[in-house]
Amino acid sequence: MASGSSGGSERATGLTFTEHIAEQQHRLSPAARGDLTNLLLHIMMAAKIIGRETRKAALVDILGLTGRTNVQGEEVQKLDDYADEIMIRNLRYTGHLCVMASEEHEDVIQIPERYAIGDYALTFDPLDGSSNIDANVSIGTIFSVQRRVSDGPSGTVADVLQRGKNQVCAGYVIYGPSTILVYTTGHGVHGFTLDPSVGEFLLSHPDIRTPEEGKIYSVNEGNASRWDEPTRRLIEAFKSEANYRKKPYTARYIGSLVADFHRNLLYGGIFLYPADSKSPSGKLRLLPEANPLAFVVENAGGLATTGTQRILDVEPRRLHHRVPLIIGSRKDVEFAESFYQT
Ligand code: FDP
Repeated sequence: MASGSSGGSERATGLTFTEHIAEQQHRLSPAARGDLTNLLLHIMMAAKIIGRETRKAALVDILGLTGRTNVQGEEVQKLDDYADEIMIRNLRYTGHLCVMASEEHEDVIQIPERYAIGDYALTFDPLDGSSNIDANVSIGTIFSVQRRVSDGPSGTVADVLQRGKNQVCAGYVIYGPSTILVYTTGHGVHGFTLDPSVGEFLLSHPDIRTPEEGKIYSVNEGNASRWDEPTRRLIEAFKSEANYRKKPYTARYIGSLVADFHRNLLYGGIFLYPADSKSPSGKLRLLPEANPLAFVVENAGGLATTGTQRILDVEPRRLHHRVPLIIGSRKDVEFAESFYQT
């Protein structure tokens, strides 16, 4: 790790994810019943299973397309389906959720009547970056937890259609050279690496602070002809000396949001998926993608904006609401925002 503040000697403390969240609960909310803690353990379990399947996917011939499209009009990979199913099956019976929403489903997912209803709503992208699966590039699961706001016997869409600033917990799991889980409940951002020999996530990145400024810009420049003028000028500024650092940035773009985000979180930098003439509202989804990563980055000292509005303040209008996303180191994001103010 180059420059994030949780490197070197602080790494590999040996504390397991289970111990860590139990200790956090004891320290921060001693009177809590442990529902959120328990929910996180179930998410961790689902992530372990998804991680295992992504690793053996090529071997068991489950790579490739299902041949149909999802509600976003994109091709669905078999592994997307599998990850979606694992998340639902491992979380619906916990008694902690009132409703779920997945990037792969048009409507919310109700908790079956035979299971208890809980105080939280979960939104997730089961397998982000899935167009990279066949090339063995890092992909991930992103999740966001909101407190229930609806009354009645079951949860409703209102429970997930909340502003990002109301999130009680958010994070992601990357399935890469190692499997890494990063989460925040608003009290620091913590990263854990799966030790496959014991099957436990061990605290490897305690209290991640993202550098105030970075050297990296991450954007799909193949879309440049569709960008508006502020975006074109901004990216030119990153590529030249016409930025506040007076030095050109380095380009890094994997095309797997979770992996691009995680790298920039640790090294410092900025990720952009701006609106363009093909996607006038941006491509990325507010609820399962932008909000959880914005909650993580803000808790690590960074920022996330649409260009003109803080991501966590955007009022979701529908489940698959899309937004332009500019996210990363504080000074880089502030510099980017200045291009959209006029
Ligand atoms: P993917 O379509 O492969 O699932 O939100 C989806 C996403 O990937 C992000 O992970 C990624 O950052 C982005 O789309 C890549 O989009 P482009 O291919 O248009 O750059």
